[in-house]
Amino acid sequence: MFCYQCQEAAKGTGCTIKGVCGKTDEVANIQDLLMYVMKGISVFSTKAREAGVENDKVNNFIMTGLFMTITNANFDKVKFVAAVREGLKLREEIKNQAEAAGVTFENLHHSATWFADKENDFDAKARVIGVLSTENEDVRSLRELLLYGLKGFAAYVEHAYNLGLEKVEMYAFMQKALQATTDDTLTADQLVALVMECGANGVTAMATLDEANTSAYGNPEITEVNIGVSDKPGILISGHDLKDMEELLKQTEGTGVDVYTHSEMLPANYYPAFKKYEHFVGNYGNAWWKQNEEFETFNGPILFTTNCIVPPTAKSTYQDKVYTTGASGFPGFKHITAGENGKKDFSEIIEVAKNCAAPTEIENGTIVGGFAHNQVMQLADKVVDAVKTGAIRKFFVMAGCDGRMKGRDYYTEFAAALPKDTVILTAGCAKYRYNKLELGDIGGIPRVLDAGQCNDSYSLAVIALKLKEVFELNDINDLPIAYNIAWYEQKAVIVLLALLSLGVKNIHLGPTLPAFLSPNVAKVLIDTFGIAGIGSVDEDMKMFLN
Ligand code: FSO
Ligand code: SF4
Repeated sequence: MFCYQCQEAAKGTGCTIKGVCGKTDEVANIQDLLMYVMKGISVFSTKAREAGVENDKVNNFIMTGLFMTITNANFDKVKFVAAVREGLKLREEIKNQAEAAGVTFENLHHSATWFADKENDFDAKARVIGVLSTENEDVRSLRELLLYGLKGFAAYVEHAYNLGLEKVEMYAFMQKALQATTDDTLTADQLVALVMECGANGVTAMATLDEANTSAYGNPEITEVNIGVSDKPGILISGHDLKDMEELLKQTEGTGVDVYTHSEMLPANYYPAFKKYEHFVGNYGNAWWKQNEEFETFNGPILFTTNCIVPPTAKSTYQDKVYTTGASGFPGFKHITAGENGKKDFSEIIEVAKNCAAPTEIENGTIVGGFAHNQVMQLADKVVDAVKTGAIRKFFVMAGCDGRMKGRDYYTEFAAALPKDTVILTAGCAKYRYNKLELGDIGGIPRVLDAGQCNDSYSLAVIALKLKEVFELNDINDLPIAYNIAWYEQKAVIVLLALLSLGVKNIHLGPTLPAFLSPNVAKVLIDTFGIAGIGSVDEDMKMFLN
């Protein structure tokens, strides 16, 4: 195996024996093979599309396939083997459709012609088509940067799709980009242009998901979220999918089983449509990487709707009660798929919950969130006044991911050290590094404004664009906003590319810069966009405030 797609890549270069995330060599390889098969499909589907052929199965397969390979989303080899087989069938189907529409193919890339049916052959092939099979390190870096952005993009597209909102252009871009990574004639400049196009598509995906979420569940509003527990058994729901959240709340109503959010599902508490459920108690625990501990004390079953799964340890006792759905999976966890009517049946989880003890309290009190763009716009006058009078000196966008790396203490220390006339704008699970600190407020405006999930970084961009308009500035970079973003996996990559495509400059990225950026590609990002890493809290604070 060779994988360097996330921030935890071993030794800052890549995982080669086993993933730091827990991904085995076998799973890493079969994920590479699935990527390869999807490239092959895209070779045909992009041409087919030019001839007017749109294949929904292909679109759906590629969206979910990309999502399944995101860091710590799916560890189940069986699912990947099945996906490779299905992909090969679909490749044949779309090829035939394209040819029937008059398209002819010559000099096909090997991903479009390779075929095998036996698992052993899959393993053998996977070993020669991985990331390192692209020899030039800059081309490899750009291709992988594009593919990782694409994975995060696909995740957001899928959440919107689950709520009935889709745009064919977004599928077309996924396939065009996959196909492009098989094209040896593309120059570095052309690959950079595709990376930027990926960022622009990321903005569209996040905007589409925002529209899907808010039209289904209303606009997030200021909310005090309970972080304590009730005396009833509960189900803990993790991940990012709000459609699953809705279904679980509906199906648990009146059963005597309570519902709690975990990690990135916390922002579900901010939506009016979910608040009306009395058995929706609040949020339990912290960011994803603390789950081995916190799932033990939760006592009840857990439902993963997406990443981030941490493999249970030898001492864990909760694994029989963990369920996955959607693109997520783990060997030994039960997986729930939608029935023919499109509905997911969570009754088994509810029955399991009924026989569990209520969660053990690990914290109490409340945290405040719900500052997505609509809510912030309602406070716009107050915010603008605070900036004009100098009550707010600067905003710090500290969105992104949390993770287990020790160096991430930086973000807690940085937040705590920020002067009292600054406000943190956050989204994603990065917030858990400081959302329980007593940072106070500025004239009633809390000093940590949580917009929601990582995809709600879109809200932060909308807010920035609005402020630019109000202050009549020509450049978004003239606003008193600094960007100190934490990343972990590929959704953060699409968020970063989206911000770059909106023209945001001087983003600081930590706790380490991506291993997949070759020195030359890193230089392009540094020279063109002012991307930088992080230093010490003291030095960075001085630099940001000057
Ligand atoms: Fe965190 Fe995990 Fe949402 Fe990521 S839960 S790390 S950026 O998946 O997607 O923010
Ligand atoms: Fe390593 Fe991250 Fe890849 Fe997992 S996803 S194998 S931790 S680089």
